[in-house]
Amino acid sequence: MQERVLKELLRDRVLVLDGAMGTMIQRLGLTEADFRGERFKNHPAELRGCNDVLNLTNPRAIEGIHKEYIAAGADIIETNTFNSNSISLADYGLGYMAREIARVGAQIACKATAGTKTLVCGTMGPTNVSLSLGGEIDFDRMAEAYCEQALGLMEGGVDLLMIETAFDTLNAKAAIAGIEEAQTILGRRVPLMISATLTESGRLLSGQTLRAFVNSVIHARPLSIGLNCGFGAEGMIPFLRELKDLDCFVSCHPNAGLPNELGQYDESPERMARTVETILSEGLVNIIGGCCGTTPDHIALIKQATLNASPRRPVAKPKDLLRLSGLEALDVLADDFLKVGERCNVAGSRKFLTLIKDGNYSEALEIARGQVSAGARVLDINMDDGLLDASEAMAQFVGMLTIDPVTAPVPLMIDSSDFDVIERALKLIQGRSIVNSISLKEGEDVFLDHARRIQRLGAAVVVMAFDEQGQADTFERKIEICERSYSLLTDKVGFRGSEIVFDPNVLAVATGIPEHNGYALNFFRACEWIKSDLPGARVSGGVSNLSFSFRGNNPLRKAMHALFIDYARKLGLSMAIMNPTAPIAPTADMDPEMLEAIDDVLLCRRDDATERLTEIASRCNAAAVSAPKAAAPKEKHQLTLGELLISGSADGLEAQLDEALERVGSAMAVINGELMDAMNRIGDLFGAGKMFLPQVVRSAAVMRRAVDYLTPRIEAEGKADGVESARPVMVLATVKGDVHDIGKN
Ligand code: THG
Repeated sequence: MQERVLKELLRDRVLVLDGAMGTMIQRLGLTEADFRGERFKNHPAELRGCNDVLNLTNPRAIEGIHKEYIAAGADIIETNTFNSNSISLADYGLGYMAREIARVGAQIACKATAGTKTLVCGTMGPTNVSLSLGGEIDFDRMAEAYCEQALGLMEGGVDLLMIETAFDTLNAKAAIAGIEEAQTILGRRVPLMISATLTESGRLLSGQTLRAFVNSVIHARPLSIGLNCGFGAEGMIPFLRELKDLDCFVSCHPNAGLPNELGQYDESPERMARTVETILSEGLVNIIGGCCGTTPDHIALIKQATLNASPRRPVAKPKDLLRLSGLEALDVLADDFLKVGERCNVAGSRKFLTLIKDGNYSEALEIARGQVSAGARVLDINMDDGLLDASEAMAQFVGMLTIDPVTAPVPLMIDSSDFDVIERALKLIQGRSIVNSISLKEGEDVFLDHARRIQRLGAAVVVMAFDEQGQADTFERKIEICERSYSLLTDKVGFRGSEIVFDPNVLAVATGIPEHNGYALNFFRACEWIKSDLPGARVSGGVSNLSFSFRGNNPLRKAMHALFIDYARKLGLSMAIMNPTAPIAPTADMDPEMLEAIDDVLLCRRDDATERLTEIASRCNAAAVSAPKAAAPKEKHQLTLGELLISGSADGLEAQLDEALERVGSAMAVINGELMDAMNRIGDLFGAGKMFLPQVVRSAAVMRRAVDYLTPRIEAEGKADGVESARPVMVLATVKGDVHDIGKN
């Protein structure tokens, strides 16, 4: 079915998705032999629990389940392919068969729907690894696994694809990239549904809010975004309300309540249907069905509930909305102005360069935190330096920024002239970033290739006014290049205007070279033209470049930037890479005479403008020299044990443990006291959505290191008491191969 027809159908009524596959398979009580069938009789690994292999070994059973759901009234059934990817199936030694298992899964579902109007949705689970936590499997490997799975599903004939149970946005982004690749290979597209699962804090396990998640996956142009699994239908209502103004359709397929002590879901069909009625009466969804624990009985009653319901209407967003995200969403309207923090740049800050060169990333992180506290809404990160491995430095720093509680909420601007550095960084970031930058410097082919890669990874892009002939400095050259870039990006790559940020080059003025006199004015005119002639496009600039002639004279530079931004904003500048502490308009403490002289320079009003400004500059420089020096940085403060655990840092951990041992007298008391208090606090912060899984994992590593350090003491204490320490064994178990493996591991 064509996407257009499907969209019409969804405007007409609420469609019903089927219920759980796993629950139904469990009910069949299949044995190891049933899972193995003839084909895998001698397979070395146990296959019981590998539901997807049943597509090959017991297709009738799967077809029967599909038919039950079709009979119950499902408009869309999901293939038995949740784990049919080479990463999850590797647990069973079946990774190499992922594509075939997916394809046959799709064929079984298609066969079951023969003669009905039911659609087949190819389901793709999140795999059993989390990219945001790092590990052996990287973005490319995961994208490749999803590509294979999507190829299999599309070859098998699915009408739709669904990225399901997304708990880590980076996994979902790899899935999108893989699906895009599969669609390119096959030369056709199928509509895509994307469904996330939230923790009770309303965030994904990887820490993003639901709205940040939406911004991070919107580049896939999905048919629907929604929620599944989770904690029952009722618990989903507040989060479905958050999707009320979404511009695509909304899906929802909850579990049958919360699991009981035995891990079974026992919300009755009647009770679930009542909650579904509430959801439908509020007009919150377009597609509804069931996840863990739901059965054909649930689906039949849900279908009943939809018969009189009116579907939710997608809400059109302003066409020029720019959507960004870190752990939180940043929706930028056409007339908003954003400060992009410039200081995490090895070329723009000597202090930052020194810290990175020395490997002092924790102090470098302090600079980033400072930028956010000072009002930066986006952080520009640049590691381009001849003596650095920019790719490694970028990867390491981005890894810290995306989990630090202060910086992680904020979108990043990845600034490098090396596209490999940019691409590597984008594959580590779950948010929607801005690439800084691409240009026509190396011609159209490279430009288009880079743009397509960026689009597939879901970032917005800064385009420099630079082409094969070099950097544009006149108004005419600036707009010619911007117009050409805009056409290429919108016509050939499919960018939206709002995803393109033009940088018409902020160049240094008052340099003493007469040709430079018009540089600010040319920039202003370009802002105005871009704003009016290139729909949706934004304008940005590296404002501090403007005043390079006056390096060292900060009061003057600050005044120049303030005036420059003030003018440019009025003409359409929508973001500036700048020192976020700086004002964006002249302030009362700026010398009027100086402002006047700057005006003359910026607007090119007098032939002697540069001389006059230079003269004023030397006067205020003298004043600056006599000003008191800033206070010396205070000594680094040693974190307490609790603070170390919460911040996930092991800096000085052993010394703090020795001190605590002194204080409380026994290793067990240290563990049960300060360390456990901190762990409980971490649990609370996690529950409240104030700490996220990657941070918790770091904290756990610190705890482990602390316990390892204390273990010999505990044993010694036990011996001194005359008792051999009898350590009990705790066993944790969960179902093999499903998403909960993450928690277990
Ligand atoms: N356009 C785009 N990206 C850019 C720029 C641009 N990225 C880099 C740069 N230009 C913007 N960033 C800075 C950062 C710092 C300074 C200038 C531009 C700066 N630094 C002081 C100096 O060099 O005098 C600080 C010195 C120090 O603290 O050591 O001025 O134009 N798209």
